[in-house]
Amino acid sequence: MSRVLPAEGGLRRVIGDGDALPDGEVEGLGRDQLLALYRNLVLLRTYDERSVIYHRQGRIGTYAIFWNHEAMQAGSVSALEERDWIFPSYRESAIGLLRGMPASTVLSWWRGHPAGWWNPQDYGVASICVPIATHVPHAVGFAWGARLKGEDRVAIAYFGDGATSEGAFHEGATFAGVMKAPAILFCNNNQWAISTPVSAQTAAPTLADKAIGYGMPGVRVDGGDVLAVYEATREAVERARAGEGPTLIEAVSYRAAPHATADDPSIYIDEERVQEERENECVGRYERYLERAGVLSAAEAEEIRIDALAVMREGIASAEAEPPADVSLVFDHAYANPPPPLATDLDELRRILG
Ligand SMILES: Cc1ncc(C[n+]2csc(CCOP(=O)(O)OP(=O)(O)O)c2C)c(N)n1
Ligand SMILES: [Mg+2]
Repeated sequence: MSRVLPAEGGLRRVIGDGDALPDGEVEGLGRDQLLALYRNLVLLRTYDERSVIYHRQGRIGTYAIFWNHEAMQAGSVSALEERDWIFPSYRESAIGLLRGMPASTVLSWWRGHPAGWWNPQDYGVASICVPIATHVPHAVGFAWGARLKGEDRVAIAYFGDGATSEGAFHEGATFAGVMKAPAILFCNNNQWAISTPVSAQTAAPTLADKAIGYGMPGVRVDGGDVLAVYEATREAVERARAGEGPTLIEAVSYRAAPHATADDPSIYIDEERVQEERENECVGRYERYLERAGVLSAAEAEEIRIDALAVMREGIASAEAEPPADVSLVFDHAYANPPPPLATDLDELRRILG
């Protein structure tokens, strides 16, 4: 069971520090599931670190780094069933990997290539949402619709601390609460919206406090503790399935990498705090927990890292093997009945591009 540490604003935790703070356990998680969680964390970490390199090499475009957000993503997805749907923001771009999506698909998305589009029904993963919070009503509407159809499905929407200031978040949360939609509103509170600190987003003591206004429980969890995230999400899933409605989960961390490859945080961030966070990053924290529990050996960990690297090597090779998209794609899905001048524009574009 996870403990609540009141000194830290009710942040739920399971993983101890190997010293004064003892390790907890999550009921029902056996060795195989603990290792599967680790595999997922390493896959996401490897995806993220390789992507920054691919960006520097000019092989993908601007990329939203999620280093140290892996525990929030892997922990929460592991608490879902395959039939539940995921609504990611750009920060969770690679979350589909945890549902069997090829790495090449996500890398193609970041290359701006149509091979990066997928059918959400294939994975139960909606399109990556870049406008802040607009997918919160989508997820809630999906969850409500599933309930009307008598389907036993939960939807989870991922968004940041900054998103909680958006109208779409408010509309989605209000609707979810009133309709008792089987939805989970998962806030990754990394304490920054690019250069805007969370203190500018709300005067409330915590983001989880907002839940009371929407008539749903608000849970605060240590976002670097994959087991605490898993357990909090599992409880939210159980509530949703039981018809008790939505939950707002606030997973707290501190952004330990730039917002994206186009950002220079050195002019606004607290470097000491970043250093602290990096030293206590979520993959290492879980790895040490598993070692203390005798579940993971150094050799197994190495094998898992090698497997993840192979996934990425194969992923970038197949993304780069895609033929360039035809320029007509720019026009293809804009109109059901394209106005005649568009054909002229396309001819002109082809002429310019040779
Ligand atoms: C509607 C909208 N407004 C502004 C932006 C520009 N923008 C991109 S990321 C971002 C910050 C979002 O911060 P947060 O919600 O905390 O998520 P994080 O990036 O920290 O995961 C902003 C304002 C946008 N994408 N969409
Ligand atoms: Mg943020």
